[in-house]
Amino acid sequence: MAAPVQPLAKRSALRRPAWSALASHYKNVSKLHLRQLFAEDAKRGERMRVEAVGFYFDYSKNCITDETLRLLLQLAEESDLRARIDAMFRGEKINVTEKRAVLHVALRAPRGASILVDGKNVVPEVHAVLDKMADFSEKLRSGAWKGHTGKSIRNVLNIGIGGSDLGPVMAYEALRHYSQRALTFGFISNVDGTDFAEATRDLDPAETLFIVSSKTFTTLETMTNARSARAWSLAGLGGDERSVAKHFVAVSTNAAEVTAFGIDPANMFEFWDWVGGRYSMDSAIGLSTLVAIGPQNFQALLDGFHQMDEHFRTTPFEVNLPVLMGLLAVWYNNFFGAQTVAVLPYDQYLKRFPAYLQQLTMESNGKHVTLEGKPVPYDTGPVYWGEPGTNGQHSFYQLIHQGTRLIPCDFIAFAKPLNPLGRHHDMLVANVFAQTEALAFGKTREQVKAEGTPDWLVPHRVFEGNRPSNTILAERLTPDTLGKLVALYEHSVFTQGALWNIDSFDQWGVELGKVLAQRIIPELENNGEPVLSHDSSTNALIRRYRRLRQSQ
Ligand code: G6Q
Repeated sequence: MAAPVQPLAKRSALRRPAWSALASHYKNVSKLHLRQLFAEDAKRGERMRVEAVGFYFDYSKNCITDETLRLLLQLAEESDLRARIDAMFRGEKINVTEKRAVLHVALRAPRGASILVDGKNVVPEVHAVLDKMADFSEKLRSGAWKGHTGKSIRNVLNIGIGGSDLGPVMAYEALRHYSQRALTFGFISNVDGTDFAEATRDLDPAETLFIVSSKTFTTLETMTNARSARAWSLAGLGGDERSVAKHFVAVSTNAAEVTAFGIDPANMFEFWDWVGGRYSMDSAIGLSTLVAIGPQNFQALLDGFHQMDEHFRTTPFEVNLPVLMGLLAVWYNNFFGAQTVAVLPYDQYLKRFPAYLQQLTMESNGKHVTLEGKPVPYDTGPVYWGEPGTNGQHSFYQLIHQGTRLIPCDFIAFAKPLNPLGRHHDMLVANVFAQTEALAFGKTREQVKAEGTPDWLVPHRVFEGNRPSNTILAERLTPDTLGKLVALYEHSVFTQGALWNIDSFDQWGVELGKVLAQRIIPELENNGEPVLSHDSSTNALIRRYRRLRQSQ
């Protein structure tokens, strides 16, 4: 397949020797086919794989040679990746635009470890909060925590958005197999009242507890939903303000706002400004996860994260899973001009994993300037997307197989099912292997003709192949495996950001829309005829909305 060629200016912009070497090397590789690469090296599939921390990572079906890897590894060295990793683990303020340390790795550091922020070891605080979360979860799970009327809690609703929602939702779905089924969990994020109405419609306020999860405790959507929850809860509990303490807890860094809301500070679970929202699912933001799966399973999740952290921190780059994944992502993004990456988990429990990854990857690496604030003269973060297999096979895989775009894919599979059912699991996993094989090797014109296909139909039935994929195979989806999987992508994102020399930990791009919405809300709610001073399109939309809203 002819890959789109990037303008030379874009390619040569990073003045690192490996970058220019990769640009010329690409010209050779783009003429190769995976059929040929496999034919020439009978052991390629066994050579180009890494087994580490319980993962079998097969990267042999990528459009690469040994020389590509050598150059990508050289690029990592030239980009000071090693020094950047060390700086993160040392607690340096590598989020330069917000002047913050980036220490999600401290959230899963074992008791007794030492990680310093401004000279202070933060690990004891992390474990103090984890202990408090475990105590709380035991009370809820055992039924000892009583609501205002003396009934035990049966429903736990997390209110949060972005990093305070996507991780909890994903983890709850991913680990549902391990969850306490006597409790019902729900997640309210959207400011659309439908989200709140549908999440609460069948619930009894006397048996419902809300976890208000917000780092800042000022986020419009979360605070609007939290106030509606407070009103709903009070209305169902006779209006007694004292009930709030029994039906609301908070996860936040902002004790003052939590108290002002009426939540007992004793029921606030803390985290810190060195935890970015999209990196916070293993902080107190994971309270709903911990309540669902219990403290032991949550600890296993943290241990999984930590194992991948240590692998990332200490393993040579050529056998370092997140580094290899990150380098391959840069290879396709910047040299093949691939614009997206598909993440295809073959496990129904991982149905929200692609959505979670969208924030992790795109909010982190969707940046247009370097750390120094100069425009990046090359493409940064690709679009991540995906759906669980095999469903995607019956929809968008057509484009991946026969469309005109190059879409590198990550296939994720597990050897042992959590719900063994007849032949289902072998069928599921057979599809993973079949898809990666079909993508890589395709089906030639000769093969299609030999099947007796009429000439006019042959072109339609040809699969060019040479479409790259990674396969990540693990034994079973457990809390520990999920921790490793999330950390794998976190550190792959870090690797990519380091190579692009961008700040992967800020998110200024979400600000402008928030500010403009604050200005428009009163214009929509105004009882008179507000003076509008937007552009003509926005003015007309506001006027039309106001008219439609009033019409019968
Ligand atoms: C993530 C972002 C963002 C954030 C939400 C919610 O990295 O910072 O998604 O998590 O805007 O913020 P609060 O937790 O402060 O409500």
